[in-house]
Amino acid sequence: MKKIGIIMGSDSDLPVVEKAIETLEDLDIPYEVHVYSAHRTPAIANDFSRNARKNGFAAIIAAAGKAAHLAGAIAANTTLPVIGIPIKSSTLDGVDALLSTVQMPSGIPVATVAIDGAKNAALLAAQIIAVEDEDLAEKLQSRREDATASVLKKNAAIEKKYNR
Ligand code: RP5
Repeated sequence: MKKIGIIMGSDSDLPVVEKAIETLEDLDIPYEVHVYSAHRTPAIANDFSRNARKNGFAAIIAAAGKAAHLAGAIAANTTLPVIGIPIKSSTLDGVDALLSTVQMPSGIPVATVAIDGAKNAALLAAQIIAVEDEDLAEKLQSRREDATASVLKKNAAIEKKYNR
């Protein structure tokens, strides 16, 4: 199976990014994690993204806060799918990062999840791999069914308590 690259702009993003790592672990998807910044280590971030396809990656998750140009900078150097996680690390509560990540100019797409939406970033990366991996597609379907069962259980408890 191809790997998922997880890049964060700073180690201060790790508490959020860990949810993506845990999700990939749960699904047995191989990954690499790096701290590469578009502005502090631009050459290294460029090098990683330029070589990501030949190095066996299927998609790249890029997490960054503030004026978060990391996902876009990575996407500029690869035709692999890039998933951006805007991180809430600023006085603007992550809205700055959301807009910097989601508002990519036409031609260089970044699939942007919610502010701090690391779990969805990992699930979207998994769904990209699952296009050609039936076993993984079944695992993802099974997680959806578990989520449905869990909501129905909570609903039953609430209905029992309030509906007479
Ligand atoms: C961004 O600036 C990082 O992604 C992080 O969210 C934010 C703050 O970085 P630190 O000052 O904590 O290293 O580049």
